Amino acid sequence: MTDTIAAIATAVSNAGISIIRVSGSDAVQIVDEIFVTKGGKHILNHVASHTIHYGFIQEQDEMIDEVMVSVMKAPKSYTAEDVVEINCHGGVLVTNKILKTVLAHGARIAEPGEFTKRAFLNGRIDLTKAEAIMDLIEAKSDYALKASENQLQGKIYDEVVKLRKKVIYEIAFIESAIDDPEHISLDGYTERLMQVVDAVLLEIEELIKNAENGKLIKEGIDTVIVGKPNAGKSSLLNRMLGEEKAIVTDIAGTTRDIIQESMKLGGISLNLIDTAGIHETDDVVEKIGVGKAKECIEKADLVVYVVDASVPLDESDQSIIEMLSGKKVIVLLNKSDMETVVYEQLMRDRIAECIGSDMDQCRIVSTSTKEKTGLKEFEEQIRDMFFTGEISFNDEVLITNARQERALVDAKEALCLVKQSLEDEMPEDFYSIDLMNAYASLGSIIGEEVEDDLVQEIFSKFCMGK
Ligand SMILES: Nc1nc2c(ncn2[C@@H]2O[C@H](COP(=O)(O)OP(=O)(O)OP(=O)(O)O)[C@@H](O)[C@H]2O)c(=O)[nH]1
Ligand SMILES: [Mg+2]
Repeated sequence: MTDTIAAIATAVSNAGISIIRVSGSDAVQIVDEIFVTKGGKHILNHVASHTIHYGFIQEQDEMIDEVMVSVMKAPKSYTAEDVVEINCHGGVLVTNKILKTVLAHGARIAEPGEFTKRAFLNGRIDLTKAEAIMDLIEAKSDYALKASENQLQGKIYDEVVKLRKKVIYEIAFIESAIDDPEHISLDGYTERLMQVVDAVLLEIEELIKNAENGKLIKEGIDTVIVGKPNAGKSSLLNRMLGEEKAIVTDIAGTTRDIIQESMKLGGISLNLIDTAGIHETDDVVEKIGVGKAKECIEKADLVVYVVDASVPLDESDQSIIEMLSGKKVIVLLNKSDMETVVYEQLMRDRIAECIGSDMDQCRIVSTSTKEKTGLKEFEEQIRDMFFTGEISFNDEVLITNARQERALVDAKEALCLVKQSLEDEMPEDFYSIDLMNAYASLGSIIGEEVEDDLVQEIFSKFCMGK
């Protein structure tokens, strides 16, 4: 990995400025060959690190562009190698031409993510940070962005390191006791180990649970629209999407199968699902649709319950409300442009009658999908729910990455085996094998090796002065 790589670091478009990044042991030399000052001098080989220089990129006396070049010498650079960044005038043509010139002088075009990979391989960042940077580049929404930022600040790293410390301490203790039974006794140790394993398991489970939230943010929130026939569910879907995706008629039972569409709502990705109106029916096709709607509610992250406020609540509403118990719900009192008979307090009372205090805090908004009123407030409520309220990711450690989640699950399984061995009163070396596996799995999250740590721990904690 000694070759020098180069790539355009900014978006390739006709922007004001573009940056070509060059990294590797020949970075300074390569750019020095093509960069001259106003006075025509080649200076880069002699400049101090972390300085920026004005001049020109030229190739065989042809001036390509007027540029600013910054030099960041190893190890204090993004990749921990020598890095030179050429700030040139944006413009696809010029930027490409400079990149080609850099390549002609001995650099190789970087693979996607290779700068970050080098930063990791050179030990400047751990694997979670490297992945966070990748996620940051790919972040699909503000919220996913927030999660990546947290990861970048090393929260996952800190959390994992903390857990690993607890595990390696126990391994080292067991190993030392087996080696030196005269001085270190394992009497009564299993109880203590059980406590430690339980505590670590609890935290790992928390991380795994949050991983599911992480996924939610990345992949979109499953939002299902339910209600009685004719309430305006499909009209709502169409309004939210800004196009006529679902058929709307005044015939109750228009939507018979579920309709699924994704959309962005101020940075949140929603997977919107429109369902068949829920009511008691003998129609076979409608029945299947109603069954599917019920299933959707169970799986949904958010339920939007559309009520036709121009007609009284009835038994169908009662059965819908019963299905909503324990879910995150926004109630829309729709058709507010007409004479309405269902108002907020009535709705709350009815909900309380049906399911007690379960949905006391639920949000209720008056809307008219016909006149497009109340829709802004409705969207605000969704944003609010996910930004501040129900799912919070400001202080939590989020695992947004499937590889990390897998490693956590592996660590959890290994620790469960330790518990099993403890319960079965197996000999001590059984515990340490599984503890080691848990330690290794946790280590794979942050890209760390195992062997040296144990030696280190044993020497530092248990073998002092021997
Ligand atoms: N006045 C008024 N009519 C509305 C409103 N929203 C929907 N409608 C009308 O109500 C009827 C039913 O609307 P849909 O959107 O098809 O209702 P739905 O809930 O999807 O109905 P199903 O698919 O049959 O369950 C249509 O005639 C709509 O034009 C509204 O806010 N005000
Ligand atoms: Mg419909």
